[in-house]
Amino acid sequence: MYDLSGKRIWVAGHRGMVGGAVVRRLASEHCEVITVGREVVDLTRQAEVEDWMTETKPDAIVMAAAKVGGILANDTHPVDFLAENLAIQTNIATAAHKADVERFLFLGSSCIYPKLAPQPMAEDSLLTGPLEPTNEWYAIAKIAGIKLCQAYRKQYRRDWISAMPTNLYGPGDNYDLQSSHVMPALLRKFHEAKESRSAEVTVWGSGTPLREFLHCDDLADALVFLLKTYSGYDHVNVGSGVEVSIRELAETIAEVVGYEAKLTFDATKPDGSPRKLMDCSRLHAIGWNNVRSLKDGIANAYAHWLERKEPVRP
Ligand code: GFB
Repeated sequence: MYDLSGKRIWVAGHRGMVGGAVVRRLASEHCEVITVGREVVDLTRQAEVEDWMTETKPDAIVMAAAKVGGILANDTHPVDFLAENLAIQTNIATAAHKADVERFLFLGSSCIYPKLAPQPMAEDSLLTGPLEPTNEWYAIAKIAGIKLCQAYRKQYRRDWISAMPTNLYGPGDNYDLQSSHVMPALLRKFHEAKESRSAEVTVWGSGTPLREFLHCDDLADALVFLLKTYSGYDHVNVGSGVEVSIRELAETIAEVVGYEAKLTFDATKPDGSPRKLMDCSRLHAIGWNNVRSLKDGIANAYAHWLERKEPVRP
């Protein structure tokens, strides 16, 4: 057990959806949450990260800082997704080692697994086959992050761990239609169709790919649980077990928004992975299994967006 009481915990990436959820979740622990904005520390600059970390000396880090985006952003900005993520995570890990940080929780993504990995995808599927081409750049950076944590465990006996979340959504998501993931994109498209009484909503790809979705607040709960209880070399999948086709997702979003529209499928946009369902037996065996229903989660995300609790980011 790692007791969080009195610990100083840096949530890197607190302005993002996941970092924001972790900050909210940590508010109910007896710890001090530390955050820092990019106007103070540019995480892509090694010296800035090191200076700040040496001065701040957190006890633990939840590493939610990353360049993230949906299928089109990943596919069209490979340098950004590979180079920025490699830089940010390496700078933070290197500085954390120098500052003697006790616990470091690195976050990856379900896209680290091979495109055609057996489903549901278990942790030992890692590096058993070729990656999905639309996001291999991001995936390679995330795989490097897992390996870096393992390397620090092996060489320096650091108690650092990694968690691999499935596709996420919730308050603080990116609603920009070019760079977002499918959930915020379709919520926005249905909402705007309702407002303009448009008869059609465009869905990218064929609508047949299967995706598993997890609300960011459920992820944050699992992450705090892992930070307190898990110490191991292997990464841990964090999923919901709730899997739907993109067409089914669009239909559920239509119900939540309260607007029926004809779905038009845009075949010029990529489908990406045919299926990405996580095997979460390891997480369940450690003792966490606490996921809300997809419809409740979508309703919560939509309510937050309607309140404009988050801006539409470019
Ligand atoms: O969420 P998404 O962008 O990412 O797309 P991935 C999931 C599926 O939804 C794809 C379809 O088959 C898209 O073609 N889709 C339908 C849409 N309509 C839309 C739309 O309006 N916008 C978007 N964005 N998609 C990402 C990876 O893959 O998932 C990242 O690129 C990361 O590396 C992330 O792993 C979790 O699930 O395909």
